[in-house]
Amino acid sequence: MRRLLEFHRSPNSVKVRVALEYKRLEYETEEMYSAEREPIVRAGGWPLVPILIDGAVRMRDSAAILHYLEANYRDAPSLTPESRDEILAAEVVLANVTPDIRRAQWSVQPEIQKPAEERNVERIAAARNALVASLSRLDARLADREWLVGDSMSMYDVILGCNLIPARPPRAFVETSAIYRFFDQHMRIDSERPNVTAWVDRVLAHDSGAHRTGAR
Ligand SMILES: N[C@@H](CCC(=O)N[C@@H](CS)C(=O)NCC(=O)O)C(=O)O
Repeated sequence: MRRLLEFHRSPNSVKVRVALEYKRLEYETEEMYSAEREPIVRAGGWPLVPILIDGAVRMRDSAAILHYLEANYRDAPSLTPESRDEILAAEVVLANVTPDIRRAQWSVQPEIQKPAEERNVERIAAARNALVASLSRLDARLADREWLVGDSMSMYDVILGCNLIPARPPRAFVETSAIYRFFDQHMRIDSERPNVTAWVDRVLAHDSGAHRTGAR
């Protein structure tokens, strides 16, 4: 059986679960421990998850795993846009929006570890406001379409939608993780970007595991 080594609540692991489920490929998950790198390095040759073990093949890096699944399971539902123009358009959206998401996350990262009363609330609010502002073009793009390009979900929806999990964390993640409680409280986006949030939810609906809490 195909095996996904993961941190259940990591957005990169969610990307792979969404892709596997969309393609209706069976798999089992194995939760890894961040304090115990050795088994991760042994399986994937680097200290990060997700890692997909598919027969004799061991793949690491979520985007590479998505490409691997696309290339090797051609009869399964496709996550590749239909035309070169659509691929280019989706790549441009991904390249434009991803740095803004990273910037917002990095900016609040030092605040997450602090006791609530010591947090820099202005800094957190500024990061969230900047993220909301940077999502305005994406929101406009999604006003009259369900997916970034074409008529069905592509790997670009999966990657970008999952990168926005901190702004739209699934309930089960929030209930079991202090980090996601922080994101839920300070970074959650709802009505200000309704088309983006509905689209992230559409992507995450493909992760049956989002309702599970994860092992730790
Ligand atoms: N580019 C890699 C990044 C993988 C990555 O950063 N994984 C994180 C979890 S999302 C990780 O294993 N971090 C180590 C840790 O949190 O201890 C991918 O997309 O899979």
